[in-house]
Amino acid sequence: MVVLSQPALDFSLIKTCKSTTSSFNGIPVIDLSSPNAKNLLVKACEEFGFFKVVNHGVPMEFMTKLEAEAIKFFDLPQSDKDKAGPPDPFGYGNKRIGPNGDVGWIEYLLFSTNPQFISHKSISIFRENPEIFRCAVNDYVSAVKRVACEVLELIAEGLKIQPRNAFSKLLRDEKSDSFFRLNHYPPCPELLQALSGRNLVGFGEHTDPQIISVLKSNDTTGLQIAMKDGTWVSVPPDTNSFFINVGDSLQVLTNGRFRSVKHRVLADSMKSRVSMIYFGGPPLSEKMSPLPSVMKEGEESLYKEFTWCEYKMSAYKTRLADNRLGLFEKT
Ligand code: GA4
Repeated sequence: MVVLSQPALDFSLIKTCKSTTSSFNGIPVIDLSSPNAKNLLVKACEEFGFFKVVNHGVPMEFMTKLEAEAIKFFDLPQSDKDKAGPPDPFGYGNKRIGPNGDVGWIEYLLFSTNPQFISHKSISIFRENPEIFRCAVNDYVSAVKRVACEVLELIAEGLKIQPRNAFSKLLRDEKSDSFFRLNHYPPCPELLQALSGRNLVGFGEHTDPQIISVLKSNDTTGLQIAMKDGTWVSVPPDTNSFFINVGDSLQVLTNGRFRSVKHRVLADSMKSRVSMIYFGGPPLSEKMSPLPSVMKEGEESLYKEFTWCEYKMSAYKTRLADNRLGLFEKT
């Protein structure tokens, strides 16, 4: 008889946290077709730095096609997936996040949305199904980028900022440094017993460095956001909507009026979670400082001057949970 042994689990690649299960029903839901959307968006960005958008106009087909392609990729034998890694930062990653020792119960594909940065690894990523997978990513990214720009334009209107495209032009710029990520959080039934009252961390707590992030997931729980008082609440999944995060850069552009939301993902023990996230960032050379029109008379910037390139380089020297913006606050 042949006994197939399970690959031994490397516990240095496992991170747990205290279980928190309270599902939160207070996430702002913004109907993009409503005339009041701009004011509700501003309120949500100030209070939570997080909200859900409905009536976004993206055909469901774009999401289902890409999700199916992502699942096909994550179903490949490990040795095939490894050919698209390790992430530098783009490519396939497994359990290791970023370059400084962060780990999570996750595997992922990270892409640049800028064709200038497409690395040779994308050839391995798309190898199995080159045209279908590549088109599914391109269609999806173009559609969510439109949603992100529409949201940013409504926000500019709500804040009475002129011109209306003050934020969105940073994402529309051909040099915009935006990322796209496909995440797979595998189930972990056999680990569950060993955890006794703790949860497996899929993606540890962090804020996103960019301007805005647009997330879509399958129907599996796991995403949590931190409230202003630091308590964690679970975001009920919704496959038809997008969840949007304020990133560190939007916090700076609004001189702290908007909050870059701390969030994390806990692995679901029984079901696999698939998520796709577009991170809208500015061009590398962009100076990140509060827009003059958000400043009240006499108000000073809370931050030192820096370019997006400087911020990103600094971010890649930090650990996930670090307060990255703290290094750029005026003392
Ligand atoms: C968090 C947001 C995005 O997923 C990401 C992440 C990036 C990475 O996975 O390569 C970082 C992380 C993120 C912030 C700090 C650094 C960089 C891992 C890490 C430890 C793609 C991004 O832009 O910043």
